[in-house]
Amino acid sequence: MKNKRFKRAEDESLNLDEMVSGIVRGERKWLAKGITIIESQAKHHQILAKELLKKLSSITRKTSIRVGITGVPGVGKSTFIESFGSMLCDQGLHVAVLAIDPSSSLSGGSILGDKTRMESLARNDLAFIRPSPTAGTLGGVHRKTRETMLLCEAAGYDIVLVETVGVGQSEYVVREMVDYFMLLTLTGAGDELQGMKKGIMELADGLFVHKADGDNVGKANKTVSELNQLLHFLQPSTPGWTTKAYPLSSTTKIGLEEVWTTIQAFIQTTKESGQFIQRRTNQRLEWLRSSLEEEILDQFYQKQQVQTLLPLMKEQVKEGTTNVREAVDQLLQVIKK
Ligand SMILES: Nc1nc2c(ncn2[C@@H]2O[C@H](COP(=O)(O)OP(=O)(O)O)[C@@H](O)[C@H]2O)c(=O)[nH]1
Ligand SMILES: [Mg+2]
Repeated sequence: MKNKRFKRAEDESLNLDEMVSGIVRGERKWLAKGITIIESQAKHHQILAKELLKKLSSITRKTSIRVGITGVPGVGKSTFIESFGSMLCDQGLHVAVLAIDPSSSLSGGSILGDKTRMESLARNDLAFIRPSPTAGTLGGVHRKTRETMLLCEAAGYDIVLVETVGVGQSEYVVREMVDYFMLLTLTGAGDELQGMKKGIMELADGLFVHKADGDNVGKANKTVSELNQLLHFLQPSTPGWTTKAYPLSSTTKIGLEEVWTTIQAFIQTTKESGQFIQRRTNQRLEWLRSSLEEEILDQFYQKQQVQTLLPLMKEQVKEGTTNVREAVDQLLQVIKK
């Protein structure tokens, strides 16, 4: 097939096949360019992104391990990723770090400051760090992160770490795209633990009481056993796997090695039970559903007739001269035609 040339003048020097082979060779420069195209809102980039993904999906690659990390701001997610990622790189593993930060759509990329928290990992040849996409809705960020993950896997990364801030819907979004989902939390009195959102605890495959160092060790261990008691009453996130709590410090590295052994045990257990494949299949189907919905809505709202009719209908519904059902019918006439 003939190479599809980039349309814009500044992109003239690039072509898709060059990019595909660059990514497959694991060159970070090409990986970064590919992700930029996936994140771009420009129409000609979106067309290119689809072709890029199509080409890459036909290339067989090993299965990476996808790990999601959540917790409130300040709990130490970025510091953990720096220590944990560096430890994995020391073992010769390739580590990709992605971020979903719902607040960054507003602030323009708060995770950027985190890159300084991951200074040594950022310099490591075996690591790749990508700040969160800043433009678009959470749904759009979701799609971009998923596609970015595929690119990282094509580039040969063994482990993809996805960091998300524990606000809004982002935990659910990340749970939907990873194999192992971990919640970082801090020490606290029993009361505070009860207040911890049960829903979030039920999403996690592991709870890690972070900053278990210095004067905090005793309190952290107490919190760990309180959490373990609480977990008895909750539904595990992954059938056949018992979610447990562990103490962890990213500064003293206590418990860091255990995070990795736990994740490996999780992967082995779920692969043996078939849960691993089943979850990934379900995730792909869910992705199909959400992508389809997103695309349909997009196409609908982009229609010229919808754009002229919608404000009119809004006005009439506001004034009560048209009821909602009538307005919906009239708008849907546009696509029925
Ligand atoms: N004592 C201690 N402090 C930590 C640890 N991990 C992170 N911190 C500190 O917690 C603060 C927030 O860390 P950061 O990684 O930015 O948190 P994030 O917002 O969850 O990404 C920083 O001041 C870190 O130095 C840890 O294991 N022990
Ligand atoms: Mg952070």
